[in-house]
Amino acid sequence: MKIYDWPTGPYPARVRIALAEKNLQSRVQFVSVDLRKGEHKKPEFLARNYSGTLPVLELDDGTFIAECTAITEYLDALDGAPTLTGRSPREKGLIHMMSKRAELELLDAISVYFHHATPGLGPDVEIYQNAEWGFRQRDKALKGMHYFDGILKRQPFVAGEVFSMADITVIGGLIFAGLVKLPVPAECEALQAWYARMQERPSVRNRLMMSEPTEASDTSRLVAADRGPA
Ligand code: GTS
Repeated sequence: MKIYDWPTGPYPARVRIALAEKNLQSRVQFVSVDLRKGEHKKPEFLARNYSGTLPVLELDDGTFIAECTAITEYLDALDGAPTLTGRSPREKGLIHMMSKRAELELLDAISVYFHHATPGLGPDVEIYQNAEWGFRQRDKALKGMHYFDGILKRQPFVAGEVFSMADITVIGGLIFAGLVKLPVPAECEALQAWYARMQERPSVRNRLMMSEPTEASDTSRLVAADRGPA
């Protein structure tokens, strides 16, 4: 399998974490796509993913699977023993709901803020920006942090009693929050404590070391991790 990604990206991080949780990292080859050069908007890449986003999984038979949720569901089902996307119908439903909510209320909102109210990926890639919309989404993300704080006051993980894809999606949101310097509010103590616990997981801690540089990659991005958009 191949994974097209951008080593420090918050969405690619979601799939890297899922790969490590499932111990599948040795089965994939990483191909780095340079977002700042707009490689993800070129026809060659759009043929792999119509939406022009990373990550994308390419199966050995040439099938492309985009969208972090879909990729995670695929990886989790590979060994017939799902650990990230739920076993029972109830677990599956709750995990999917909370992961979607983490996208809507946190991760995607921060992404819109980044692309619209900051220089984003630079003028060659950000051809339309609407700063007001971006700032609204930043405020939505801050509200989302309070929401997840409330959830984590009541339960150890985002979707209940076990670590799941929903935790990974919130982690992606907080990685992006770090990149755009949007700190978790001090009063969100449960969210902060949960995030500190999450960062102790090897899958989260070692996600940048997962890929060896490929022909198209640049090792300086690995070093710049979490300091700001690479
Ligand atoms: N819904 C998609 C998913 O879940 O996979 C969103 C993916 C996404 O936005 N990926 C970012 C991207 O391609 C990658 S990163 O910002 O996390 O590195 N952004 C580029 C762009 O132009 O939107």
